[in-house]
Amino acid sequence: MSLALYGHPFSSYTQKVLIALYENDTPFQFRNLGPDTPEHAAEWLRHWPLGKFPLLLDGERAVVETSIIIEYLQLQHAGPVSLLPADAMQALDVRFMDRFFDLHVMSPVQHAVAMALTGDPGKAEDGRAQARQKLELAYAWLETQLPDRYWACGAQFSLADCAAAPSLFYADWTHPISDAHPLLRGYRARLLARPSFARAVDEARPYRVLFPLGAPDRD
Ligand SMILES: N[C@@H](CCC(=O)N[C@@H](CS)C(=O)NCC(=O)O)C(=O)O
Repeated sequence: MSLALYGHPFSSYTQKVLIALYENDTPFQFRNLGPDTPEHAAEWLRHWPLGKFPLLLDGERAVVETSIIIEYLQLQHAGPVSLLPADAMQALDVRFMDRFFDLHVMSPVQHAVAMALTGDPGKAEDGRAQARQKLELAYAWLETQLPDRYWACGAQFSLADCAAAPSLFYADWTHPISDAHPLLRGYRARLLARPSFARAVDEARPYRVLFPLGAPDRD
């Protein structure tokens, strides 16, 4: 069965799935949800009227929610890189860290971005202030988890790192990770150097102008 991914190169959650696909060199067709291809948006919404992307289509089967998509890929299109440990307790740790990055890092960023997109300066400033407060808590907690860990859950690159890479990428643009969190800064740098994520970042480069909080001139 052929795989198709509906998403946008600049979208953090699309990148999360792209990392998993690139890690295993999984063949798929990318269907960009951009203005030049309205038919992709129509197909995506027909399968998922709730309007969140990305969406993976495997033949007739549509799969949504990035953590589920990545687990689905592991079950149905496994490659040499396993993104979830076989051991159930280790897999639980990976799922927890995946949830942490989505809920406590990416969600505050999405809120700040959504508030900036309202065009109301007061809402934009509130959104960013809330994001700063939540991200600072998340950064401080992550710093306590990272001693002795090369990746989010140890020596193996996993689903949690697929979630961490785009969320820390955009979080640092929203509220920079300070020198008070050297392990987290080092982890973000390792993620940026991972070829699967470096490729996703490069593919998204032309869209940086879309970042409503202003993309910094780095990364
Ligand atoms: N929990 C969802 C989150 C997906 C999500 O928020 N995607 C963003 C793009 S990065 C989106 O659909 N934004 C459009 C909207 O919220 O209207 C997942 O993991 O797939």
